[in-house]
Amino acid sequence: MGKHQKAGQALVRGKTHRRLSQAASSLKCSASAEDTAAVGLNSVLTDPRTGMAALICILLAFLVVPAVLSSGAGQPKLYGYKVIRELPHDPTAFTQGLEFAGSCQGDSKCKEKLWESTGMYGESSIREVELSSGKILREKRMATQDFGEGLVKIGNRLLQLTWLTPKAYSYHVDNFDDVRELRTPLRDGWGATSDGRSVIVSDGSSRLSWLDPQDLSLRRSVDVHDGIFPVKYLNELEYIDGSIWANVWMTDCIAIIQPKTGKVKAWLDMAGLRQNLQQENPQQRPVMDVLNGIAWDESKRELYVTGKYWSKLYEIKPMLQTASPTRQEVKAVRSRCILG
Ligand SMILES: [Ca+2]
Repeated sequence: MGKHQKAGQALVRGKTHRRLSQAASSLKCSASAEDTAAVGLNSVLTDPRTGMAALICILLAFLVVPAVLSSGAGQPKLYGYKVIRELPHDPTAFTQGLEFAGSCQGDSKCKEKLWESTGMYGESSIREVELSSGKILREKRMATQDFGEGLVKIGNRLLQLTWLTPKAYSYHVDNFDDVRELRTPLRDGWGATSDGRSVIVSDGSSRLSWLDPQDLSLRRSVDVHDGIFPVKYLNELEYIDGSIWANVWMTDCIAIIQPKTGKVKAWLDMAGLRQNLQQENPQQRPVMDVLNGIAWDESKRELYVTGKYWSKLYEIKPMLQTASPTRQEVKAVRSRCILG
């Protein structure tokens, strides 16, 4: 095939793609064509549009997807990281939730609070931790039958999920007293964060759910995907600048997710952090578990991560590797970050 024939065909494909995309846009299909196809029929049919419009959206989505994929458009950005600070962390903490709240007035007066939820039966707790030293300032142990999971601050309360159950606990943020037992609509609790309006939770699948902070009733949910691939095992969460950041269990990856569609906008590859810490502490190597725990200091724009039974907590800065990865780069990151 000659160069001009190839160029001509590409032009025709481009025009066809644009026309299909414009048709989808005119029908007000809520997600992009690629997202619509990826989230599948169920998600689309639960949308409050009429059935006919939804079906047309699906049809358009499946016509557009091959063109999108072949053009390489819509691929996730790839980030690496730079370690800014290394801070102490309790190596007996099986970190399941990490939450920061802080406010600064002027240059010197900052009120900083870091809370942590730890897991394992008989070891689970909620704690307030001094960021600079890792010292436990306050702790409430959970009952032996409870396995602590995600943690989020809502107003003057801290909400903590539990593993394999719909049970959640709410504590007063100042003293961990006035403990209230609540129920989520989930069968399993993993990560928790908030966009300021809803509690956003993960349950170990690819699904994120938005809950009413008052009664934890389900408002909406979305299935997280990268291209056509569902991203399972979403674990600890953090809401940062309009995106949801999620640890992916058993990997060194953090998915940066568009809340509306569930699309992975970017991957933050944290490879090396756990491995370096294991080399520094060979005696701790057998017990050190995976990366889990993201906390965001919005006022200072500082990002903290740690892991289960890690002796350090890190302030890191994401570093953009590429905004337009090659197919091979996308394939490689998906093989590291998406588990079947
Ligand atoms: Ca968090």
